[in-house]
Amino acid sequence: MKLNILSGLLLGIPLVAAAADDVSNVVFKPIEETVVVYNWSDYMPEELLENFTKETGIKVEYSTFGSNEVMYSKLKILRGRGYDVIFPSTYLVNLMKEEGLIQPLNHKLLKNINNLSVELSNLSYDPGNKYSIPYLWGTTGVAIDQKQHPDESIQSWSDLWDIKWRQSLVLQDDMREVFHMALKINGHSTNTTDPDEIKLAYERLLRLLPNIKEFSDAPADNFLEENAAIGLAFNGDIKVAQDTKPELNYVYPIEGTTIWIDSFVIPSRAKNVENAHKFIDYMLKPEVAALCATEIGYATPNVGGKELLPEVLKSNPVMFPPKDVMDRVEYQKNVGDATATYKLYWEKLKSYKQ
Ligand code: SPD
Repeated sequence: MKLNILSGLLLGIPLVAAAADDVSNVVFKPIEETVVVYNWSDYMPEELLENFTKETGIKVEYSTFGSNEVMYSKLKILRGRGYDVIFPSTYLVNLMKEEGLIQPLNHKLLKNINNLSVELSNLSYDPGNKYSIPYLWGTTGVAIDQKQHPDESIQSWSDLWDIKWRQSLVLQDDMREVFHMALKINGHSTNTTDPDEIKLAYERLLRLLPNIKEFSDAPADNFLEENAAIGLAFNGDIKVAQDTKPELNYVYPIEGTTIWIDSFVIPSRAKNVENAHKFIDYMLKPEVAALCATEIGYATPNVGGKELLPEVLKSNPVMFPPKDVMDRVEYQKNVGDATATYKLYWEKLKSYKQ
C-alpha cells in the first residue's frame, strides 16, 4: 500500500520507512495485528491459520519446533519474549510456570473454554487451568512396519533391546520418552526423581545403543520413507502415517506408555496478549478442534469437537486408547531439580550416537 503523508496521518498509520529528504517515495504501512505462534511440527492444519486471519484480521506468524527441550531452551534464552502462543507438554507447563516463563490467562477472553472436557481440565500440573488450555493429547508407543516384519509382535519395552534389532530403531528425539522405556522395564515411575533410578535407566539405555539407528524429530517420516521399520513414536504422527501406510502398527507395551497433553500457553513477555487469547479462543471452537483432531491424528480434549468426529475416528485405538491401555498409562509430570540429572545422562547418551 502506498499513501501520501496526509492520508497516512489521517488514518493513524505510522511511517515505517522514509528517506528524510524525499517524501514523494515514502511508503506507509498500516500496523498489522499479529500473533506469533510457536508450535510442534505437523501439529496444526494450515488452513486453520488462514481461516483465523480471515475471521479476525490477525496475521499469524508461525514457526515450529521438534521437541519440548528445544522449545524450552529457546524460551528460556529469550526470557519469555518473542512468542505469543506456545505449546508445551504437561510437565513443562508446570516448570515454566514456576520459572515465570508463562503468564496467567484471562478466562474472560476465552468464551469457548466450556467446550473442554472436565476430565482433562483442572489437572494437578495446572489447577484451574490458570496458565494453560489443553490443545491435543496423546501417548508415545512403538510403531512397527508389519509388512517388513510380518512375524514380529512387540509386547514389552524390553523387546526393543533384542539383538535382532541391531541398528534398526528410530527413536523419537525426546528425553523423557526415551527414559520412560528403561524406567518402566526397571519397574520405576516415568516421573522418578531418584538419582539411582535415573542412573539405572541410563545404564539400560546404554545397552540399547547398538540397536539405535537414529534419534528423530519425526519418526513417522522415517517409516514413510522406509528407512526405518520399528521405533518409538507419538501416536498421532503414526495415525496420520497409517493413512498412506496401513501396514504400520502402533503398539502399547505392556508396562504402560506415557500420556501427555500439549497445551496453549502465553509466554510471560508476549507482545500480543489479546491476540493470543483470540487465537486460543478460536482454537477452542468445536468445529476447529474437530478439524485439528481429524487432520493431525491426535485426540481432542474438546467435548464438542470430539462429538463432531466420525465414529471411525472416535473408536480408533491409536487416537483414543482403549480402557485397558488407559489403565496402564502414566502422566508425565515435572521432575523438578531431577531434570538436570536426566539432562546430563541424556546428553551423554546422545553423544555416543554422533
Ligand atoms: N508432531 C507433533 C507431535 C507433538 C507431540 N507432543 C508430544 C509430547 C510428548 N512428551
